[in-house]
Formats: sequence, C-alpha cells, structure tokens
Amino acid sequence: MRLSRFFLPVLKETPSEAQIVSHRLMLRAGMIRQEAAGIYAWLPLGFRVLKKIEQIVREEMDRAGAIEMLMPTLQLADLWRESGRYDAYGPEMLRITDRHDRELLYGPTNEEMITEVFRASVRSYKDLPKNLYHIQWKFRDEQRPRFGVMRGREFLMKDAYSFDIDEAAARHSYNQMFVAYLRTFGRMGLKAIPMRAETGPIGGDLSHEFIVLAETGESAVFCDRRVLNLPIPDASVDYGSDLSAIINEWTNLYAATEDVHEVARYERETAPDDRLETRGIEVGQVFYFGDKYSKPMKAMIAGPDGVERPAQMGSYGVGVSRLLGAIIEASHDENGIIWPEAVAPFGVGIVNLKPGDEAVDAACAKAHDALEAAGKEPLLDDTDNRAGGKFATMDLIGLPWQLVIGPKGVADGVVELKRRAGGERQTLPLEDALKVLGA
Ligand code: 5CA
Repeated sequence: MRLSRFFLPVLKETPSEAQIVSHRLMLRAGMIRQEAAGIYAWLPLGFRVLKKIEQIVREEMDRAGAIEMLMPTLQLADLWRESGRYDAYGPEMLRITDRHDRELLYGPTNEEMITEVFRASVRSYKDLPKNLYHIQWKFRDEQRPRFGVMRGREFLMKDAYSFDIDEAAARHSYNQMFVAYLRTFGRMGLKAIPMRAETGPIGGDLSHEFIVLAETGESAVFCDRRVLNLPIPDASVDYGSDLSAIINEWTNLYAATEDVHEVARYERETAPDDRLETRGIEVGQVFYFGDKYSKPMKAMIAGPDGVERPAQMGSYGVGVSRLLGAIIEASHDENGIIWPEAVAPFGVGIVNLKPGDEAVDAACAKAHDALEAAGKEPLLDDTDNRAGGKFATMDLIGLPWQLVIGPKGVADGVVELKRRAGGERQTLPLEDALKVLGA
C-alpha cells in the first residue's frame, strides 16, 4: 500500500476529550472517528487491526471446535419475553418499533436467539455437543460510554454458545472455551488473567472474566502475581481430552474481580509478597448457566434414556473492538502505539526520504513490491511530507518495522532498518534488510 493512496487522517493535536492513552492514540493515529457518543466509524487503519483481531479469535474458536454462523443485529422483543429478560434488561437495551408497530431490539447479546435457533432442530443427545458462535455488532446503551472503543455503545463482540446434555459435558465445553481464550489473548501478545467473576444479567453461578492488567482498567482486581508466569497451552492442545489440569493450574492461584473478592480467603491463600492489587480491562468473559434459557424457552433434549431435559448451556464473549484499546494500553510508548506483530495493521512502514529522486523511488518500489509479494503488508510513505513528520507518523501508527530509504544511503548501497518495539536501528544493504523482514 502506498500512503498517497491510503486514507490516514492523523491528528497533530492531542484530542482533549480522550482521557486514556489508547483512546488518544487511536484518534491521533486516524484509526477511529466518533460519530455519536460511544459509536465509532472504523477508519482504514483501525479497520485493518479489527479484522486481524477478529481473525485470531475465529481461528482459536475453530480450533476448539466451535462452529461459526451469523445472527442478525435486530431481534424480536417477544423472543426476550420468553426468557423473561425483556423487562429485566432495563435502559441499556435499545428498543425499536418497526412500521407495523412490532417491537424489536438491537441485540446486546444473543442467548435467546441462539436458543431459538437450536431448539428448532436439535432434539437428541446424539446431536450434542454443539458450540455455535458469531462475530457481530452489539448495542448496549451504556450510561457512561467512555474511553473510546473500551466502553462503547455499539461494539463488536464474538459470542459463542454451547449446548450439552448434562453438567459434566457442559463443564467440558466451558473448559474448552477457557483454554481457547488463553490462546486467543496470548497470540495477541496479551497477558489476560482469568478471574472469578460476577455473572450479572447473563446469569448462572460459574463465570470467569479474562482481565488484562492496566491502571486505566475499569475493574479493580486482586490476584496472586504468580499467575502472570503460567504457561499458555500451545496449538497442539487436544480439545477432546480432559482439560481440567490446565483449568486447575490457572484457577488455583487466587484471582478475583472486586465484585466477588473475598478478603479473608485472599489473605489466607496468598503470601504478602505475591499479592497484586491493581486494575484491569475485561477482554472476555465465560459463563456456565445451565438451563437458565433452555428451560423457559423449552430447548429440550432427549437423553439415552429417552427422557427429555433442558439443554445445559454456557456462553462465551470476547470484546473484539475493546481489544484494540486493551492492546494499546499494554503496548505503547511516548511516541505512539507499538503493535504486536500478530495484529499490526501493516507489517513494515517504508519511509521514502526523497520522493521524486529516481534511485530512491526505485529502491522504495523494489522493497515495497518484494515485501508485498512475501505477504508482509508494507505501507510505503511516498508523500512529500517532511522527514520529521514521516518518522513521527510511523512511530505513532506503531508498525513493527520501519525501513528508511534516502538518497545518501542509496548512493552508499544501504538502508536503515528500525524495530519499533526496542528502537534498535541497523544500517545494511536493502537485500539484507529484506531478508531480515522475511522477503
Ligand atoms: N453473552 C455473554 C457472553 S457471549 C456476554 O454478553 N458477555 S459480556 O457481557 O461479558 O460481554 C462480552 C465481552 O464484550 C466483555 O467481556 C467485554 O470484553 C465486551 N464488552 C461488553 N460491553 C462492552 C462495551 N460497552 N464496549 C466494548 N466492549 C464491551
């Protein structure tokens, strides 16, 4: 991609409405634009990251055996009357009336709809287990939308729903999602700690929130700091096997959000030196709620004994759009964002220090095309902005690598390669730089 053709409306000034660094950087880097309180347009740079994050979530869901589908954003109010949540949900639900006076709502979550989809065709234990998910926009009319994509009103969520014949099988589904979440967030370069949590309007009595530690997080959290060093299961993890050893390892050390924090237990179970009391960002939450929806909505399954019982369900959410904010909170410096490779909008930024200079243009085009062909997604700054401005923009948008090509270097047969994360620079022939970059 050439910057002259791209759309990257970076801001020079720090927007005054943004209170936390990720919100400021997303606005300054031209990733999002607020269209209404808590409602954002995803500009091309932000959209590229959103798609990368979504794809990692998808790959790990698929690996764990969940099946992707897509449900609509609008839902019938009557569906929510069946579960009893239509009135219970309160003012966070955006209620809509169509031209025929039918009551609809913009989905804040999908337990009811998936239960309806499921009960329409599944009747027997032989069809279980099933875990269905989608990645879809949600709307919650939050009282205080703030911190940009962190607490939006319209936001992108991955939500998965599992159906099982009994509690033991449902717990296995829960464990599968738990492990998939460890992997998902780990792949994005995040340390997300599973913590015991309140179930809120989703219901049930077993739930974990996955929390990225950050001073700017909305939840106060208490944990044993040794949890930060636990190993993340690798891609060869067998989701069909008993996963309880992994779950136990991750849940034995104390970790709880303030809503369920037990001071006495915390002090008994953690050594004073291991206590970590800080704040965090909830990037995902898993719930086991049994028959809370399947019973009132009559999603009945016949077991091997022929007796019908309500399906045992769980639901599993990931805040896909919130993750951009969480990753930036965890990975930035005073000059801008530092994207982990796996979610970077482009892999390499090429800075042309003298557009119009034939030799420099040729070297830039060569680097661009080679990197493009190798799938490294280069962004070539071929604009006539000043060099200082180009460097500042590259640091701001945080691509993992910067390849600087100017007339002096080209005359000497070299370019400069800079790693955004550590700031290390090396001067080397273009061919060698391309090799380092994998092209
Ligand atoms: N149905 C369940 C699980 S599928 C559910 O809705 N869970 S949730 O309420 O915990 O939301 C799932 C995830 O969405 C949260 O962990 C959080 O990361 C994200 N999320 C929730 N509210 C917002 C919001 N207002 N803005 C951005 N992300 C949000």
